[in-house]
Amino acid sequence: MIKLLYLHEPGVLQNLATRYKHNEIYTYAGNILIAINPFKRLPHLYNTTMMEHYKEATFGELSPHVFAVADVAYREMINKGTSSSILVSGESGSGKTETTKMLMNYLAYLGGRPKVEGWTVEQKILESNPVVEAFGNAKTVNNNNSSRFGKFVEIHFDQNWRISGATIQTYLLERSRVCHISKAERNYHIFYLLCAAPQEVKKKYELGSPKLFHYLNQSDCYELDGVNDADEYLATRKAMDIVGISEDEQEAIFRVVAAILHLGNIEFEKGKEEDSSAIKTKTRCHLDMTAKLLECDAKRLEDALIKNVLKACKEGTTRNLKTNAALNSRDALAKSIYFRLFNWIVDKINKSIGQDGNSKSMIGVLDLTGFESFDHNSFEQFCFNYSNEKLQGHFNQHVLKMNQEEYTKEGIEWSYVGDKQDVLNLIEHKHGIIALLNECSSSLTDTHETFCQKLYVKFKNNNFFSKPINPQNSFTLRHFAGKVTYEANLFLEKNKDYVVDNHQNLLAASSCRFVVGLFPSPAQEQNTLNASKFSSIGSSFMEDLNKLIEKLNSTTHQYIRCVKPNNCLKPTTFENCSIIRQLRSGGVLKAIEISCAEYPTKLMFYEFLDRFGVLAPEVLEGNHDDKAACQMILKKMGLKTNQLCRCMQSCRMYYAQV
Ligand code: AOV
Ligand code: MG
Repeated sequence: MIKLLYLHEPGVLQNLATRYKHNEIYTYAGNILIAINPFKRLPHLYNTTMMEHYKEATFGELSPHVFAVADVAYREMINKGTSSSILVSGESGSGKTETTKMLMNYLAYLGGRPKVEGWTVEQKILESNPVVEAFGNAKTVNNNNSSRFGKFVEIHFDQNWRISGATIQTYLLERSRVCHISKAERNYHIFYLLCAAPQEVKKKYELGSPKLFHYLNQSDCYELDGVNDADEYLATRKAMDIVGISEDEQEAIFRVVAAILHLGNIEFEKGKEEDSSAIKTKTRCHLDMTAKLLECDAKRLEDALIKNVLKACKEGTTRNLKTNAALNSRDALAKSIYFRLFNWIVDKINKSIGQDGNSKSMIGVLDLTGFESFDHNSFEQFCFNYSNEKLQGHFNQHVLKMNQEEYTKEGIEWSYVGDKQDVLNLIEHKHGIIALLNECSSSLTDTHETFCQKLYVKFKNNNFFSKPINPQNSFTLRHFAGKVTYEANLFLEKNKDYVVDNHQNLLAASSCRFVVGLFPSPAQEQNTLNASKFSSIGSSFMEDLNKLIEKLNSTTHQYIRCVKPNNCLKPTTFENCSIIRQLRSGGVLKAIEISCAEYPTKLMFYEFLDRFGVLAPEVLEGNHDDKAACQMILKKMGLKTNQLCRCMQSCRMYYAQV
């Protein structure tokens, strides 16, 4: 991109469109790699021959590629001993996760060891992807394999620059999906995979078609184009073997997954006592099955669903729940179990891959959930978009800083352009949205209505905040990637991180060691979490992100900007408006714009003479040094040096767009 003589939006777009037509999906814009989702497999781009090709090739010599970016990171590590991070960003469905996998493949190729008996650490690292994707990805309207959690994978290298281990840090899994899915979406892949497992497995767990389960049949989407769930089930089991999840553990995991499906089919009706509820007789079989699979007492499970333990009263005092509250209790239980299960799997993978203690440097790859704006947006979208905002802030600051450092190096006068932090400020300031949300979540009197009223009063003059006409109790934020309206009705509830006491006690008393391990009894948990204290998901997410940014700042970084060429997920369609919007909001055009405003074109003096010497042949014939000759040409053309050519320093000439 920077080789274009004149940089402007149409030029940039034209360049990308032409390249895309020829399957050249990668383009450099300076140090940033733009990757346009091809929406079709391009195996020739990623085979071993290609890897061999890019290994140790000078950056920029070969066609732009993700491998080249990873190669720079790897070589910098070898030459300078630095750790680096590769930050992959872009909106939902733009190709971040796929790009991340290519990067990991290439790093495993560079730092892999000769084949040994058993699985090598790099094989484990690569096979962790299908496992976490099976449990943490789902079909959304934007992407058939959308990551519903963020991840930062650190690949560690030893003094011989061989892979010595890895850690996967995950961020905020979307819990609500376990119980609620929208039209044309699916629940987490693993549920469908299990429903497509071999007959004997399904029989063991009394499973059948996904259409039979409430958590799956709220949407009429069951199958994915080009994906065979039965094959995927087997592939996931194989991957679980490789990452070191034992046969017994796998059995327990699938038992828990099946239990969640049965749990979701339990329905309630009005009970005999006033304001109480009872299990509908026809769904009692699911209650029994859930209890059997979780290895807990069926009566206790029933009580945990239809009754609530009153904390303030003496031990054992309970209150009946109305049918709606019982439904909520059932869903809360399903979400807690799934969330703990997901974390258990990630922990297990981390332990299994481990680190051999020889780590000298690491290369991190960041793949957050992309920016999302659905018809209805809730707390999850708020958090996901906030994390994108955070990464964007980092990008702006870094890219601006890089340009500015270069100007300083060249001795060019330049007034520092700071980064704009306003949306982030609005969200994370100590009196910002998250703080207000915490205040309302922990108060006994606040509701989503009062939360919204407080927001409206507090931020009415903030340029990034507005109150939409519809729907009620919602608010709109102007994000870097566009406006999003959030419906606040579940914000307070979703912000609270807790497991209902009743549920906790039930599962801690299970006779299955695996289930107990997911729900250690409060005494064991005391150190990490004070059960009675309100714990905010928003705040802990903010802390996690701040730690992440800190970590990124301690490494060198490279950026890959993924772009989604169209919303119909089709190859060959190149929607100009949408692409320009993504490049603009993603800061790519901003980076270009900054240089346009100042010094878009950088030529060596001799290059300038080559190109413009024809205007003053006599200057070329004279015996002048290059810099003086350039000045003479400008003078002859009646251009003041400071008008066209802002600066003529060292060996380069920077000039603004004419
Ligand atoms: P995302 O990670 O950016 O979305 P993915 O990486 O899951 O997006 O990409 C979405 C889909 O695009 C994939 O399932 C592939 O079908 C296709 N795709 C992307 N990159 C490539 C590539 N290089 N080659 C072939 N196909 C590709 V999200 O997780 O929803 O934010 O939250
Ligand atoms: Mg993804």
